[in-house]
Amino acid sequence: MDERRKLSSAELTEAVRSLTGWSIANGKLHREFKFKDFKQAFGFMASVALIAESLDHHPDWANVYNKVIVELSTHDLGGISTLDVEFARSVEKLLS
Ligand code: H2B
Repeated sequence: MDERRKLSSAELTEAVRSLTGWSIANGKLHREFKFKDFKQAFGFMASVALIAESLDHHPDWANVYNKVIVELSTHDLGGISTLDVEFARSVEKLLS
């Protein structure tokens, strides 16, 4: 997927349906991940950071001990794009 365009609401609905655990919150693709402890959570973040660099696409995220909150949107386009879905799929793959 190399085009980067905003998703229509129908496409968004379909994308959320096809992903595991993701929802739309405040106009962003949202998911919370919970790990055993901080070390696991931070290791996950380090792996996701590499995905972010390889896609040149960066999450808005937060970490609270064993929890990582990820919010994806495409700042340049002002909404959720094809690239956010690709990013979410890469994160799913990482966890599988
Ligand atoms: N990340 C996200 N989430 N949205 C963007 O629009 C974006 C990005 N743009 N990472 C990229 C970097 C852009 O600023 C650089 C210059 O390619």
